[in-house]
Amino acid sequence: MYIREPMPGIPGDPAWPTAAEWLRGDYGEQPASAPHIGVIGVPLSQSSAPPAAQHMTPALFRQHLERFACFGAGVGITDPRSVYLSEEVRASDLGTLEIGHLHNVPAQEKIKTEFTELAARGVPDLLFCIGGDDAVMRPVLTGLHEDPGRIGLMMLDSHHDVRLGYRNQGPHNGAAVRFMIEEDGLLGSNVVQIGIAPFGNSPVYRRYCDEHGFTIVEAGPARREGFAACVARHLDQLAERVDTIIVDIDVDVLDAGYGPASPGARPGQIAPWELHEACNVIGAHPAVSTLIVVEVDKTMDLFGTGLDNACVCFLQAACGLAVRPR
Ligand SMILES: [Mn+2]
Repeated sequence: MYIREPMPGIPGDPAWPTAAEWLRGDYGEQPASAPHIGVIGVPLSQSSAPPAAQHMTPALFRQHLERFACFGAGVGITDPRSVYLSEEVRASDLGTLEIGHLHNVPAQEKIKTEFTELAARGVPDLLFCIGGDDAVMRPVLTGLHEDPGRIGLMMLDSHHDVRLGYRNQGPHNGAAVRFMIEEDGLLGSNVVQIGIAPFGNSPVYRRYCDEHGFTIVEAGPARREGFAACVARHLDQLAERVDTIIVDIDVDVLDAGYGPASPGARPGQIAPWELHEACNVIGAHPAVSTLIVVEVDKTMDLFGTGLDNACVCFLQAACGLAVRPR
């Protein structure tokens, strides 16, 4: 199988700052008053069945940032403008967690501990977590927040992720939300899922979500409203009843034609530009403290578009942060 290596951006041209250079800090110190985005890699793939390679994504994500400028031309939904990221937003690379060969449960315990320590040290205005598979949302959320009962979880995902454990797998990547509700105190009434696939979920699990009071917008209705507008409306509503919002993006919410890098992607979902615009809205929303992007698998990512999409999600969120009301 041919896998294209990431292309270099514009190396050595100081007039063309790349997003990778900006994240590395090559463009010097932004003013302390600039909004701050931090990136942390969470390379978990141990929870996935069948075995997958999402653990390789954080390192590849940084490489793919070489392919993008840190200048957002004409971004934003309601009031588009150009954002000079290297001047307007402070970025720091908080590194990638070392999970090594730990099994799923101890790996998730380690992630939770690391995020608790990060919260104690202080988090940036927006924390961007690059996975990893979608089991990471549980240790990230519960590590950062002692009381999940006061946290809003918005997911852009094809799936509900409330499956039962099977084959003694424990908290796998399709089960994180159920574990948070049943063991950690997350309230179903504070869970919003947008982009749910029409033929990607079981009726048993849908009833579980309905009984626990999830807010669910399937891909079709979200598209017809305008995907980013739908996300904005639900962020506003969720923000009224929680302390802070964590957004989890499972890249399998993309149509399989655009998102072949995610094991769960199917035809009939949303387009990359819809997801990217939603990321701008997410970055601009004052209630969002953390954005998690998961489920990009290099071994399925023939043309690197899955990694590129993760990069654009990050850059759009950073551009949103630049105009976030403070
Ligand atoms: Mn998911």
